[in-house]
Amino acid sequence: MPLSDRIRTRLSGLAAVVDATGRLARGEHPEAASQADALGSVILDKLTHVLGVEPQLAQRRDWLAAVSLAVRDQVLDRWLEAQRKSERDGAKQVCYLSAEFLIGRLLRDAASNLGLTRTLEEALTKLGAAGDLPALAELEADPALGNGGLGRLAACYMESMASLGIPAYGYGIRYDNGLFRQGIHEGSQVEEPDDWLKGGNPWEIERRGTCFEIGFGGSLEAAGAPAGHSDPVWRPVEIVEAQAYDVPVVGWRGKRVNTLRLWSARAIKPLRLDQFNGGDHIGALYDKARAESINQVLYPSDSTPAGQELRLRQEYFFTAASLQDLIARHVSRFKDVRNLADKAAIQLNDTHPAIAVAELMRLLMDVHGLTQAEAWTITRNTINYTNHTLLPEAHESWSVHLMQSLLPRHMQIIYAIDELVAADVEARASGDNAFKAAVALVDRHGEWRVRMGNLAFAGSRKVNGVSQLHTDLMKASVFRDMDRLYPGKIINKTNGVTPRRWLQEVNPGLTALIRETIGDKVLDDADELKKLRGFADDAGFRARFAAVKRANKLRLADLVRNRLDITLDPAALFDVQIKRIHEYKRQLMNILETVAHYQAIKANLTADWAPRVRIFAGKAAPSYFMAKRIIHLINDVAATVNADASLRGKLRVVFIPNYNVSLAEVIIPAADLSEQISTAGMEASGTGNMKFALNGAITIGTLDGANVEISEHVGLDNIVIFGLTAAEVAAQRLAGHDPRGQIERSAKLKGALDAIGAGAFSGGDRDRYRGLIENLYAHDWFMVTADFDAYEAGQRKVDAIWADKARWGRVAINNTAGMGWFSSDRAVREYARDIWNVPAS
Ligand code: 26Q
Repeated sequence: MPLSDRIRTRLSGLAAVVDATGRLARGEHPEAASQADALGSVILDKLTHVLGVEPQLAQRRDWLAAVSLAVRDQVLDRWLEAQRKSERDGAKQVCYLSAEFLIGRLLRDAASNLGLTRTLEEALTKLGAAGDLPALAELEADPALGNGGLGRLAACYMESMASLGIPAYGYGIRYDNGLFRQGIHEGSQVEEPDDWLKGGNPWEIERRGTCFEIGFGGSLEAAGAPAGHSDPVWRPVEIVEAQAYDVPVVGWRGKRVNTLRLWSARAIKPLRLDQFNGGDHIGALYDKARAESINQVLYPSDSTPAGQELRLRQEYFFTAASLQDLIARHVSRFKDVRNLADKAAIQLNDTHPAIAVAELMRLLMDVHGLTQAEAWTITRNTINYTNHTLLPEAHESWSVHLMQSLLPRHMQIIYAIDELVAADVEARASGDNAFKAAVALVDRHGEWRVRMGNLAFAGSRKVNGVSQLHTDLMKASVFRDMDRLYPGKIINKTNGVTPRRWLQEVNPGLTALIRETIGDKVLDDADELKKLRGFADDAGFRARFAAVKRANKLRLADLVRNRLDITLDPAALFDVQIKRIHEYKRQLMNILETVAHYQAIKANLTADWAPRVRIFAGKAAPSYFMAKRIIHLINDVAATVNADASLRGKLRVVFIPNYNVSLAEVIIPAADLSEQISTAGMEASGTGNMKFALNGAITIGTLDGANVEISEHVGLDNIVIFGLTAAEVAAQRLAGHDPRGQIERSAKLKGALDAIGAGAFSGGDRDRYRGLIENLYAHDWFMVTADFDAYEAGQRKVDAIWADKARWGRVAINNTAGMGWFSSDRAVREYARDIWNVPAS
C-alpha cells in the first residue's frame, strides 16, 4: 500500500485508539503489533494536529517532533500520577539544587525507561517515517546545560531518584545558550554559541502559572517588629520574574516521573511604552534585556569561579525561585512552614546555590515571621551540601562589597550566622582566634569576602565528598577546622552513574549479551553484573564480548571518518581520554607519551608495534590559556603523526571536536583503554572512569578520586595503576620538586620535549609551545615530569596485556563485572538513607 494510503487508513482508525484528550488508551493493546499501530496513530495525530504538517510532506525534524510528543504523552500520564500520589501521601521530597544539569538527549532515554523502544521502532517502520529511530533521535538537540562531571552527576541522580521512587524536584536554570560549541580552527579551539532551543524543545512544559519575583539591590528599612523577630524590610531596586519550565525525568520501567524545574528570567514590564513611542526603541526594551541576560549563558568555567556580578545574579536567581517554589508547595500541602525539615531535604550541588542558606533564613524570618533561632534550626535540618573539588582556586567567594550591594539583607543574615558560628567556636575553644578566623563565613584578610563553602557548611546538616579519598582530603584540608567544630557532619558518598543510559542505552549489544548470559535481573539490579566474573574464563563468551566491542569500534570509526576524514582500524587498541581539558587532568602527559611512543616507533619501524589509536576530546574554558595550548598541541601532533605514511597501521592520533554527552555515548562503548591519569589528590571522583569500566574498558590511572575504589572493586589485576599517591604528591611539593632533574633522567620525556620545543609539530615554530615547556621545567605543579616514566611503563604493561588476547578479554570482562557498585542507584540509596532520610525502593 502506498504511504499516503497507509497514512489515511491509520488516521481513520485514530478515534479507536486515542481518547478525547489525545492520549493513547493504555492497556487495550496486548499485542505488540497493535501497540505499535496505536502509537503510530498518535504520532500521525501529533504530526497533523499539533505540528500542522501533512504526513506525506513531513521532514525528519517533523517526525522527531511528532515522535517526541507521542512519547511525552505517555510520560505525562505517569507524571501527573506521581504528582497526585505525592500530594495524597504527604511524602518527604528531595530538592536537588544545581546550577547545571547535563541531561543529554531525552527521546531515547524516555522511550527506553518506559519500555517503548521496540514499539516505537516498529511504529516508525510501519508509518514509513523519514528515518528510523536512531536517525531521528540523533537530530535531537543535546542540552548542554552543564560543564562536565558535576552537571552530569546531577542528571544521573535525577534518573536514579525517579527509578527508586523517590519524590524529587531538580531545580536549575534554563540557559538559552548551553556550553559553547567547540570548533577546531588550524588546531586551536574556537567557541560558538549553543542556541539549543532554536528548533523548539518538546520535552519542556512552560508553567505560566508558576512565577516568582526575585529582588536585587536596594536598601533595608526598619519595620519596628517585636523583639526577637526580624525587623528589616528589604526594598529591592530591581525585580525580575522567574518563570518555571518543567522537564519530566522518567525512572526505570516508568517507576516514577519526577520534575526537573528550570527557571527562566523575564522582566515584569518588558516594554516601556512611552519611551518606545518617544522613539527610543532600544532603550524601551532595556529592562527586558537586563532581566533576560540572567539565563542567557552557562558560565563555561569548570573550576575557577568567574568573579562577575552576573554569575552571582544567576546563583541567587535560581536559588531564590526554587526556595520560594518549595515553600509555596510545602505550605499549600501542610499549611505550616515549621515542619519543613520533616517534609523536604535540600541538596546543594556544590556552592553555586549556597546562598540558599541565607535565603531560606530570610524567607523563614522575614516572610513567615519565625525567630532567627527557629529559622536556623530548620535551615540546618533541611539543607545539605556536596563538595566537588579541592582546588583552592575553585572555592567560591564573593566580595562583601558586591554581596552588600546586590543582596543587602542576605549580607546581614550572613553576618548573623557568622556570629552563631563564632559562638560555637567560643564554646569549644574559647579565645582561639585562629580557629575562629578559619571557620568564619567572612574572610577578613585584605578585601573582605564571603566564603560560600563555609556558608554552605555551616548551614547544612550533612556535608559530603564524592569519593572516599576526596572526603578524607576534605577533612584534612579545606574543611579541617569545620570538621573539628562540627564533627560527624562530613560524610562520604562516592559518585555513581546510571546504568540505564551508560550501559543499556549506549551499548545495546553488550546489554543483550549480558542478559543472555546472566539473565534479566541485571536490568533492575546492577550488582548482578558480578555474575559475569564466572564467564571471564569462557572463551566463547570472551569472543562474543570482543565482537560487541569491535562493532562499537566500527561505529566510532564511522563517526571519525565522517567528521574528520581519518580512517581508524578497529583492530587497533582504542586508547581514550575524554573530559574537560585541565592541567590537573594531565592530557599533556598523555600527548607527551604519545610523542615519545611515536619517536620510539620511528626509531624502529620494523618492530612488532601493537597498533594504537590515541583518542582525545574535551573543551577548554575559553579563558584558560594553558588548556587551549594543550588542545593545539594534541592537534599538531595528530596532524604530523597521521600524515606520516610510515606509521600507518601503528599509530593514529585524533582529537574529536565538540565533546558532549552524545559524543561520549558513542566513544565510551568503543574504548579499550580509559585514561584516568590526574595528579593524585586533585580529581574529586571522576565519573567517566566508571562509565568506561562498565563498558569493558581497562583503566590506566593514578590512585586518585574514585579510581581508588574502582581498583578495589575490579581488583588490582584488572587495572593499570601507576604514579605518585596523593600523600607522595603532597610530600614532594613540600620537599621541593625537581622537574628539571626528572626530565634529564628520562630520555623519553626529554626526547619528546626537545622535539616539540624544536618545532617538530609546529612547522618549525619554536615559540608555540615554549610556555608549556618552560612551565614544565620550572614548576610542574601537576607532577607530569614526576609521573611520566611510571606512566610510560604503565602503557607498556597495557601493551603486554593487549598482546595476550585471552588475558585482555578476561580483564575487560572483570571490569564490567566489577562495576555494579558504581550504579547511581547505590549512591542515591546512600543519600536517601544517610542524608535525606527518605525511603527508597
Ligand atoms: C563556578 C563559578 C563561576 C563559574 C563556574 C563555576 C564552576 C562551574 C562548574 C565551578 C565548578 C564546576 C564544576 C565542577 C565539576 O564538574 N567537578 C567535578 O565533579 C564531578 C562530580 O562529582 C567529579 O566526578 C569530578 O572529579 C569533579 O571535577
